[in-house]
Amino acid sequence: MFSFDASARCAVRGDALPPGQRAVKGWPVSHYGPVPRFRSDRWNLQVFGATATGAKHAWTFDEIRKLPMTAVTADLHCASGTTTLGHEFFGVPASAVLDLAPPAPDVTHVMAWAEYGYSANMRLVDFTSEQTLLATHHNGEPLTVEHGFPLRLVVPHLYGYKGPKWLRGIEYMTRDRRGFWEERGYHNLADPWTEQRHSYQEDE
Ligand SMILES: Nc1nc2c(c(=O)[nH]1)N[C@H]1C(S)=C(S)[C@@H](COP(=O)(O)O)O[C@H]1N2
Ligand SMILES: [Mo]
Repeated sequence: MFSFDASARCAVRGDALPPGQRAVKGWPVSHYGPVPRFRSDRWNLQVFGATATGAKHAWTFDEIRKLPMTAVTADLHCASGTTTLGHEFFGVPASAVLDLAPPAPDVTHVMAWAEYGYSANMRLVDFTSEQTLLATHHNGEPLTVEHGFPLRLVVPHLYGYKGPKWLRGIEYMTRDRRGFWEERGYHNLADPWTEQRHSYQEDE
């Protein structure tokens, strides 16, 4: 048996399409449920669960905006088969969250939480990948509300459902637990290069 590092492979391939994907123009909007309204006085990003100190961390959007930011170029692959190429996202690297709010040593997974209870689980290594970003901007403009304003997780090396729009929380976990689509038949890992779309494939 051997395995690839999906993110490294993606970077090497440039704008190549993962198997079974077709490129579409523009940037279609797709999500489950309504688009939440942003209320700056009520909004925060919380980091909770198995933190190193046991304490919960919370930042307002003004505090988030003052954190060091970086740009990431990414393709977005929806598990239903469409890909949009060449997005430039700008925001806080997920690894910075780990520095600001360290996890306990036995943390192996994170759950990313969005408004209305949408969630996506991933391995800690996926969250700390160099490409994973808490994005505030897209192609030089603030994210539109349909695409996740004010904050959206982007995990370029996994299918789109691993990237919650309207991100509100990061939960550190000491064991894996399935998120919203992962509980509804989608693959727990979601590597587009090996077409990990459906949960029934996990038994293969
Ligand atoms: N909060 C939330 N985030 C979400 C979703 C959702 O239903 N709710 N859908 C995901 C899926 S399946 C995809 S493919 C992308 C789509 O992002 P886009 O609308 O910006 O193209 O958002 C992801 N993030
Ligand atoms: Mo999707």
